[in-house]
Amino acid sequence: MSKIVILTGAGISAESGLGTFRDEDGLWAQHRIEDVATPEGFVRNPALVQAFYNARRSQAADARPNPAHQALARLEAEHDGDVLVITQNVDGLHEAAGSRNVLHMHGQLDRALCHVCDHRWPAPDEMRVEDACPACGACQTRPDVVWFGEIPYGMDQIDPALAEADIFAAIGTSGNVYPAAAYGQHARRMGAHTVELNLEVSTASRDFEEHRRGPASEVVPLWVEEVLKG
Ligand code: BV8
Repeated sequence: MSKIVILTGAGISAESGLGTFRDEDGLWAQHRIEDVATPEGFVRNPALVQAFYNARRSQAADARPNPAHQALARLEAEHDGDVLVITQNVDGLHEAAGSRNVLHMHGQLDRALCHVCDHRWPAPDEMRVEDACPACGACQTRPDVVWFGEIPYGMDQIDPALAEADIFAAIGTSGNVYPAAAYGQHARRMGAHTVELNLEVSTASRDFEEHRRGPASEVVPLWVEEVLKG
């Protein structure tokens, strides 16, 4: 029973209307990473960071899963082995499509975190600087997402999953951010068959044996169909 591990990035949600980071009109073209995706930026200007994530939370709430998310949910339901989706995305579109075994290594927009006591709770639609932590009362609440310089979630699950994977697929990720950017190379070294499904060549393309070029909503369902046909 083959184990399949899938890493997804912003590209899988692009056709659901959510911005990617590094496409020419992407999020990093509109905001400086240092200002909105680092703990230092949050301490310097929490209102700017909350506004950045409130806007994305609102867009994510209006977004719907596309055929790529739906195909991965079908793969999990119909494949006779384990299927794990490790996502760098903070939207909830994998779960909305029906995937259950999802690991949000960079956190989730719909969860809040207290920067003082580490308490976590479901995020309100709009997070404000004056909001108090429901546990300790401190007014340093933030979105429960992993910023640059912070340790991604689930590392203790990810490494064994990569080591045991028979197939490792990366979908819609540019291969710019570590440690996720090294997963293809690592999985291949551990013996997995590696496939990259992406709109264009990525920084990590050379790590993959197989490439499927095209929009995720087209190439992912075709790939899932082939995997299920075995
Ligand atoms: C850590 C927050 C230590 C939530 C994000 C120097 C060298 C190497 C590493 C470092 C270094 N200096 C610093 C580092 C570490 C740093 C890092 O990698 N920096 C980079 C910039 C060099 N990493 C960290 O700090 C990480 N933490 O290293 O801790 C540690 C690690 C392990 C164990 C112990 C200690 C934390 C990184 C997390 C940062 N948070 N997000 C949010 O705001 O969303 S990063 C953010 O960008 C995403 O979460 C995602 O991970 C990342 C990459 O984005 P992608 O998803 O790939 O999206 P992108 O736009 O880049 O690409 C989209 C792709 O889709 C493109 O290829 C495009 O062609 C394709 N596409 C577009 N449309 C479609 C499509 N494909 C298919 N169909 C379409 N329709």
